[in-house]
Amino acid sequence: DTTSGPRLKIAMQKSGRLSDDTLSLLQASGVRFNLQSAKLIAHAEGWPIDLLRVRDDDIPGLVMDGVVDLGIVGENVLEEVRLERLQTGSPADYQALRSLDFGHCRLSIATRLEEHGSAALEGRRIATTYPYLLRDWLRREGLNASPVVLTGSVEVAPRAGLADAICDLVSTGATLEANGLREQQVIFRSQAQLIGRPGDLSQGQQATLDRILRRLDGVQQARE
Ligand code: PRT
Ligand code: ZN
Repeated sequence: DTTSGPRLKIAMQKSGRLSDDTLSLLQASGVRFNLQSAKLIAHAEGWPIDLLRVRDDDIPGLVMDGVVDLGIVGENVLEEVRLERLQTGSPADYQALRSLDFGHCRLSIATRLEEHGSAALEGRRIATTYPYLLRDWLRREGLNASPVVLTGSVEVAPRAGLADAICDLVSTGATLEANGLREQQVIFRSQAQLIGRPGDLSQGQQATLDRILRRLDGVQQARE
């Protein structure tokens, strides 16, 4: 019986680049919500599912702390939060359930410098919203460069004299071009992912998840 017992809590981005595709995918999987835009929580019609609509940055932590059962989030945010939590000693485990084939982008280093290759980054300042992913890559490459953390407008940092390079998300490349920057190096490739909290779900929750996954796989196959 999937109608009694704890409901399945799913966290998704409230409003942003992932919101429409997330809702479409859930809807195509048969899960419908009556969304009232101001509300944090929505209840699925006919399913024991609650949808929590939050900032995308909060989704990995909610899943890793077991506050919600499932989350749909970009792998860039997921990995950034995981690395941060590993370093600060917070729970950082999750279950990767499905790659969702939307929200594709790459985290890239871009520079105004004419030099090619990563040697040009040695000793430089790199503006980014993703300091943990950037530091991880720099360490693996054996490069010494200093991340400058900005939560927005990263692409103007070189022009503003705040940094020599940037490390930011790219999809079409139009933003880089508009700011006179050239993509030097992809450090991380990302798409939206469905993740689950660590530990076992209740029987009813697991049955609900299995139904969602079966339908989701059907939708993905039909799209191929
Ligand atoms: O409010 P909230 O915190 O929830 O949203 P947000 O503003 O942090 O995120 P949002 O909605 O902008 O992006 C959500 C997720 O979409 C990201 O974490 C990525 O996983 C994914 N995604 C896919 C992108 C892009 N493509 C993308 N192009 N996120 C951001 N961009 C930005 C990029 O930062 C740059 O400013 O778009 C610009 C570059 O795009 P192009 O096409 O000019 O290259
Ligand atoms: Zn965000």
